[in-house]
Amino acid sequence: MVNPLFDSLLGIHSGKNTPFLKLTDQRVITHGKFLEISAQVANALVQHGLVAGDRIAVQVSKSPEALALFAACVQAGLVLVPLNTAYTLAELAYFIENSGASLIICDETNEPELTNLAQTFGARVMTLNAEGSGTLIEVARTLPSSFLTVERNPDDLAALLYTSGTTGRSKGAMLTHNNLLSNAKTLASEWRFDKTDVLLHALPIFHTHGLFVAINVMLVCGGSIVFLPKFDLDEIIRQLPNVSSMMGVPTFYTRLLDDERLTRDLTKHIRLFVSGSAPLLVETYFDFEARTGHRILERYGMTETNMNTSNPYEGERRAGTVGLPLPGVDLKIMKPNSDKIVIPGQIGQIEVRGPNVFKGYWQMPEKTAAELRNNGFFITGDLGKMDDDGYVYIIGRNKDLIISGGYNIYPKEIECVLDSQPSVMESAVIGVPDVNFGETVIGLIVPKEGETPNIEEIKSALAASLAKFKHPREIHIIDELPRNTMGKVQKNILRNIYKSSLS
Ligand code: MCA
Ligand code: AMP
Repeated sequence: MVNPLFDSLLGIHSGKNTPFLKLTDQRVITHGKFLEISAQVANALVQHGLVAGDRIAVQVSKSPEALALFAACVQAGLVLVPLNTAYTLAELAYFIENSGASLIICDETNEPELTNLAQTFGARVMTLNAEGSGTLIEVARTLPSSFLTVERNPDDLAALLYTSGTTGRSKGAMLTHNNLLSNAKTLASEWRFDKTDVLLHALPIFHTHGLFVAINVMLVCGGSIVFLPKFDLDEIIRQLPNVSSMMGVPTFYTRLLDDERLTRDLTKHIRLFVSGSAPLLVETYFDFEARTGHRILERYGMTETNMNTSNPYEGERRAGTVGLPLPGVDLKIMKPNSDKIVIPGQIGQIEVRGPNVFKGYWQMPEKTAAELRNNGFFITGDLGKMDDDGYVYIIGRNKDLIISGGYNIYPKEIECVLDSQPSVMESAVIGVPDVNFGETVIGLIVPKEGETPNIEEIKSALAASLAKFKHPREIHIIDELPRNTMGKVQKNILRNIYKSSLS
């Protein structure tokens, strides 16, 4: 095979008339047609001067053409750098500079400011709009609908996905062709996907869950996708009778449960509901089962590792667990900051190894060395335990991270902005329980002596630098931060004080 990821994901469906994408406006794009559009896009990218290994930074709305862009990158050996549509210009500047992207693809409304930015870094800009128009597609349409697939080795890069860190600087996780392919094949097989399946897709396609889990599984199995632009409760309720499966973050399930239209009858054609990206509460699992008769299958993964564990398709799905290590994945529970395994049943730090685990952080050898051991095990930063049957429980995190509606938010990044405000001496950002998003962000600031921080000014500074989903829901002014004898801020005390502040 010249390009295993392309051949296994896309090439095998060439010319097939089976539907791939079913859109809400009744349009249907077959697997064969999708391949043709991808080939045209690949031709446009190559005509633009891109060669294998080049990075393409992509901040666009969810559309069939945006998916075709991913497929085109795979076929042309280019490295996709997908970016959250909520990112601000300040955030984008870092990703573009750090990745060394030679092409930026964005919505035409952002073109002027991104063109300025691109010039600074010697990159160029093309546009792709939500409805599939834009300069990229205008060029692609004039080009042949076949493309000579570029040869790739399993270890070559397919994508760089940025994930924040406890230091506040994002790191580009290098995902190889084999990382993506091995995980897609494993998941399709473990979850029994085949070409008769229809997946309801309402996740964004700039993260692992919506792109590599959902889309790649459906490409590998040759099934169809009801492709929604975003999560829309009414549309999901309308579409549930037309599909065989859905993948979502826990917020999808809590929002569905809040709607009385969710019934056993509405979901009677579904064979599988999958949840991941954030903890699914045991209560949500049982409420969903009581209402629909379905046991949600929970799985656990990371940007750096794709999926690591899954509850079984057949066999017992245990509430409150993320299931068993997937075939090919080694998982160990280690004593934090050591190379010793904990006594069975005890809590420790989760480490994983397998074909799913990334190659390292882009141009950050020290960070790679700190998290990826020489023996191939990746230190996840998640705390967990394993029961006698091998089921994994995620108990907490050894990293300062908030997960809001499935999006990861690193407090350090927000604290850096708060600390840089002239009136602020220091700050702490914490996550507190939230019925809608699971967790939400609270900011606590200690003023400099004699200063009275202007909260509105601080909010404006946050808005200028950070995506909306990272903004603290509330900012409180406090006298001092609680610290332990080592001087470390005791966020658990703050979380306890503010846990009910939003209810
Ligand atoms: C939207 N907003 C949010 C979030 N989403 N704020 C905090 N957290 C969020 N997740 C903001 C909007 O900017 C808006 O602000 C306000 O909340 C209300 O928006 P709403 O309409 O309620 O939100 P929505 O558009 O319905 O989105 C909620 C959502 C969405 C459906 C839960 O966030 C989503 O699709 N999340 C999935 C994320 C995901 O794919 N994660 C996977 C990462 P305003 O009204 O003030 O303008 S991959 C991963 O984690 C690993 C690998 C894994 O294991 O999968
Ligand atoms: P990301 O960096 O976006 O890939 O998010 C990965 C993190 O999400 C993991 O390290 C976990 O902390 C969390 N996560 C993913 N799936 C689950 C799950 N099913 N239960 C609990 N946490 C999860």
